[in-house]
Amino acid sequence: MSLVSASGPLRHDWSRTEVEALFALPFPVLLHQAGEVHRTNFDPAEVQVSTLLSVKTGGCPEDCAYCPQAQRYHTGVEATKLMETEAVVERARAAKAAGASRFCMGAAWRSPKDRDIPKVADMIREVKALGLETCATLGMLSGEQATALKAAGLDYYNHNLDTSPEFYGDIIKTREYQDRLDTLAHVRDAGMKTCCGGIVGMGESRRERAAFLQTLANLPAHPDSVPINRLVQVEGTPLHGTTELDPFEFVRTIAVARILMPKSMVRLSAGRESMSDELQALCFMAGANSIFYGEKLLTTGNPDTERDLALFDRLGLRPMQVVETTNTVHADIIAADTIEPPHAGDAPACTRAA
Ligand code: SAM
Ligand code: DTB
Ligand code: SF4
Repeated sequence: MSLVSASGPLRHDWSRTEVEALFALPFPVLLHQAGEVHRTNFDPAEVQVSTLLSVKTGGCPEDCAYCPQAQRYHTGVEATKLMETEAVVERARAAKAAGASRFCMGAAWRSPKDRDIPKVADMIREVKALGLETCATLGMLSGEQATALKAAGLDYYNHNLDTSPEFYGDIIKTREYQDRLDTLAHVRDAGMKTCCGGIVGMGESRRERAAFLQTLANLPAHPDSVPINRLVQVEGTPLHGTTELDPFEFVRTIAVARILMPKSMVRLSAGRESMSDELQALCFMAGANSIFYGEKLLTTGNPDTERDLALFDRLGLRPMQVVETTNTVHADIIAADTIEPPHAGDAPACTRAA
């Protein structure tokens, strides 16, 4: 019997063997199956578009071996204070004008201090008032902090598992896997949507990549968004110089994520700047339906908007439209048949229907 059901109920009981068996399928078979799941649950021509802003950069006390913002590594990233709301709103307005529908604010914190919350809540309120979906990634949250952010209008909270439970200790020692699961529970309990994924290409084995996706899919609720980052190797971090992951293995990871979490947005995340257009196209065929859009991620580069718009144009893709509901797992995203495909050079870039 095939492991893949394009329209069956969401599963939370994937076994390691099953997930490894998906990874081991012949590449065209895996892509075909993932494509079927993608087409059953989404319009494959639509891509959700998020823009990131680092609202508090660098100086982080954690030891995440991939991260240019960890204070202990010498990466040339300058530490800054938390941005003023006005400056954040200006960037959010520009992101909206360029075609983003979600704005994600990132802070290089282990966890926010209680005194930071009112200021971040202010940013969230103002960004939300622009008609954007809001997302934040601020590190570990207590239940009370999650509730306060939700009350301010936060739609999504990004907190990644990053990798498998087994490989995790090779990458991060300053906090436990369980701490991450606890934060995700606080986010869900507060009624926010979860954005949770991780990084591949950190030297993990295929078995560990399978375990990472298995853990994500077996969470009490599938994350609404699943960012799959390809490691951006930054000089000064311990992972600089890691052997690059085979690009086809990256595509397989996207395809397996799509099959395990059929109704989630699978985001082709960090690492796109160094990917060819052809590799990105394969990722969209494998079921990726979300990107980070805009010239910068948090501290590293991303493709410029002209390149992305040209790619959308060449592939016949268009940005997803968003409507307000309280449901989770993509129920808020509807078909956007009124949206014109973006053309490189047009402004505003990815015009959303009103
Ligand atoms: N400090 C908060 C935290 O760790 O939860 C929020 C920001 S942190 C930069 C968000 C995520 O960015 C990390 O969990 C990791 O998955 C991703 N990330 C950081 N550096 C990266 C890199 N060099 N390559 C790919 N992804 C990276
Ligand atoms: C996620 O999974 N990827 C984004 C977002 N969530 C916050 C961050 C990528 C960061 C890449 C390295 C940098 O730009 O500092
Ligand atoms: Fe700090 Fe987040 Fe970077 Fe880890 S990933 S060092 S917690 S900013």
